[in-house]
Amino acid sequence: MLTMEDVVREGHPSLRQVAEEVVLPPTDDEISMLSSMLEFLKNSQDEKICAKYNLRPGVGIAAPQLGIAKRMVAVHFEDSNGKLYSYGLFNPKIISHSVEKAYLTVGEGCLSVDRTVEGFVPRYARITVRATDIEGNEIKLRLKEYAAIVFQHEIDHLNGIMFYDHINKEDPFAIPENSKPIE
Ligand code: K3U
Ligand code: NI
Repeated sequence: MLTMEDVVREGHPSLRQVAEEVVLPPTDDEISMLSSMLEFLKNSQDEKICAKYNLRPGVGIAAPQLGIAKRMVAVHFEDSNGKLYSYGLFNPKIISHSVEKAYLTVGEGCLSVDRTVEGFVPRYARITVRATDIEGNEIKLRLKEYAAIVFQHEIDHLNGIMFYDHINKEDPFAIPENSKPIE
C-alpha cells in the first residue's frame, strides 16, 4: 500500500514536469498503480487507517506526486449534495470550461506541500473532462464548483503546476474576477 513516504514533496522535479500520456490500453502495472492511488485516498479518509499509517487526508492524488511522470489521477470525495466522485483516470483532459471562475474560501492544500499557503486559487467554475477510467472505458464528466476545483488541482499536477502558482502574489486574498466563492 502507498503511504506518505511515497509522496514526493516540493523540490522534487516530477512536480514541475509535464507528465507523459499513458499509452492505451494501460499496462497491468499502470492499472495496479492507479488502483493503489485510489486505495491510498480511501485509506487517508478512514480515521483508523489514517492514524495507524500516519496518512494526511486527501481527496485527490496525481502520479507525479509519487514521482511517476504519467498522466494518471485518482479522486475520492463527495460533493455538498452527497454525490460520490471516486475515479481512477488515465489521460484526463479538460475539453471545455466556463468563463466564470470559482475559488474555495478556505484556500487549497496539497499532499506534496508541508506548509500552509494562504490565498484564493482561481479555478473555472465548470469544466468538462474526458478520460479513460480504470476499467478502460472512455468517459466524459461534467463537473461544477467543488468537484471542478478538485479535478483542476489534480490535472494541474500533470502539467507541473502547483496550486499556489495561481494565487495573486501582490494580494493573495483578492477576489478573482467573475468568480463565485465555494464554502
Ligand atoms: O482537501 C483536502 C481534504 C481532505 C480531506 C477532506 C476534505 C478535504 C486535503 S488536500 C487534497 O486533497 C489535495 C491532494 C493533492 F495535493 F494531493 F492533490 C487536493 C486538493 C484539491 C482541491 C482543493 C484542495 C486540495
Ligand atoms: Ni496537490
